[in-house]
Amino acid sequence: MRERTFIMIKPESVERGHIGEIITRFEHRGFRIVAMRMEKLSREKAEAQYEEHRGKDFFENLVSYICSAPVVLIVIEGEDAISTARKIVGETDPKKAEPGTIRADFGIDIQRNAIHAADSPEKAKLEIKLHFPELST
Ligand code: FUP
Repeated sequence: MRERTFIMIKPESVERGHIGEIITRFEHRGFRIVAMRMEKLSREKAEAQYEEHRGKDFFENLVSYICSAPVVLIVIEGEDAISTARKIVGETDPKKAEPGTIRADFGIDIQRNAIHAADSPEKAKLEIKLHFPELST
């Protein structure tokens, strides 16, 4: 099914100069970029992005990290975009991620894991609405 999903290139990937290579992985897989913006997220947006993790021991560190420097917010579109993007991205912990996935190749540790990708149709919709309200219907 043709669908849209939300991905976010995290601060360390932006700082280390990996934006182009990461975007290329999605383009080579056949996804089309629908919207893209670089932004230093406010605390409010970062907390909304990670709302499901509020209260967990890593929440504060995660939010501070995500707000520490600019990220790249991207909406991509294509066949089974949500599940396929998750496969391209790989497991949360780069050390456990399959070789060839973005997190295995560019991630540093479980927090600085290169990229975020929405993990369900509901989250994709919410995250697109949060960052690109003009795309929401
Ligand atoms: P994922 O869907 O793979 O991004 O993973 P989660 O939703 O479980 O976690 C969201 C983010 O929280 C991760 F990308 C990094 C951060 N995190 C930590 O910093 N420490 C942890 O122990 C787990 C997650």
